[in-house]
Amino acid sequence: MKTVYSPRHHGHAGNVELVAGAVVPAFEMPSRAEYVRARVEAVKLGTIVTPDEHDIAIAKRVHRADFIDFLPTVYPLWLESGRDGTAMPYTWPTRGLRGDVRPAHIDALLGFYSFDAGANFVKGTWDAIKSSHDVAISAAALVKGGERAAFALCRPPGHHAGSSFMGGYCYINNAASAAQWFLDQGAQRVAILDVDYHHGNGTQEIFYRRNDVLLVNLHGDPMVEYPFFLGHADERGEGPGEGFNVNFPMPWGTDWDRWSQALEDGCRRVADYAPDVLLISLGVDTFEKDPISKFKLKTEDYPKIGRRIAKLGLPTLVVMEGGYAVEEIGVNAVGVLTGFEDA
Ligand code: OKP
Ligand code: ZN
Repeated sequence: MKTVYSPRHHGHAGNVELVAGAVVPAFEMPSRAEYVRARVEAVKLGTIVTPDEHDIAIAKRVHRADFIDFLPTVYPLWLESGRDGTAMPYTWPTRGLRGDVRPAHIDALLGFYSFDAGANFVKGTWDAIKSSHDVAISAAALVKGGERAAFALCRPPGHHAGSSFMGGYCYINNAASAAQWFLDQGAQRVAILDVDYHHGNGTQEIFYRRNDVLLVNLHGDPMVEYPFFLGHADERGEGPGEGFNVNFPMPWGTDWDRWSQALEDGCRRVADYAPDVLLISLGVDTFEKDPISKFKLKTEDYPKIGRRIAKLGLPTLVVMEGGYAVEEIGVNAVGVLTGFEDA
């Protein structure tokens, strides 16, 4: 299978985040994508290609236009306000405040367009966001063009980004935008299977009232795990989308035995839906040694994930999301892809 990769992700570097009350180097770092790319080369998965430029209007089919237009202005506004370093929000229009009035100051705008302090900006962040979206749409075009599967080596990731908010290292929802692109190109039904450790709250919010995208999410129970405020089993979709959202929250300590049962149930839901195309939001932060996660999957489990997904027999776009055990991220992520190809 071909991999789409852009070196422009490197601009999103030197970022920081808040962990347990302290500012620390962000876990979501450039070397993640480099370890994955190196592993793609080492196992000779297939050609690595550079993305084409795609109109950002594509992303506006799943995001509000004002939100997308805000993203390239963040760092210039940050500099204009006299700061440098990392642009980060610190206040949000939660219950009891006006979330309907777009403010003017950059500090307020950052909170207005985010749900946490985890999607921060340095100088090259916008260019990396744009390149990550280009990677996703270019890989989607390979699948549309007849490839059985393609790998979008996206960085930054996307599944926490919703129609008008960023958060959790995510800005544009690459998988959601690619799913919409397939629909706009004539697909009738698209399924997204999100196997990242964290619930894909952004993807869920985007498609919650729709029946042309089935979303299946396997993740840490939001009662105790980030993103906390979405991802429960009773969230099944709304209105026309009723029954088209499926959540499998699982407890800390979940191992392959338990996780693979949810994968099996999720794959059955996908098969029943009979989509024209399948997208995988691929996070490998389910790994036992992941520094920010609490599942217990082992390196040997990742090829099994790929084999099960391949058995669905669908045109498949794999979109990179999380995974923070940096030295093992390549072996684990590419393990899914080689398992897929061996099936
Ligand atoms: C992104 B993806 C405080 C902890 C918050 C955010 C995790 C985002 C994960 N810094 N952690 O789903 O892998
Ligand atoms: Zn994650």
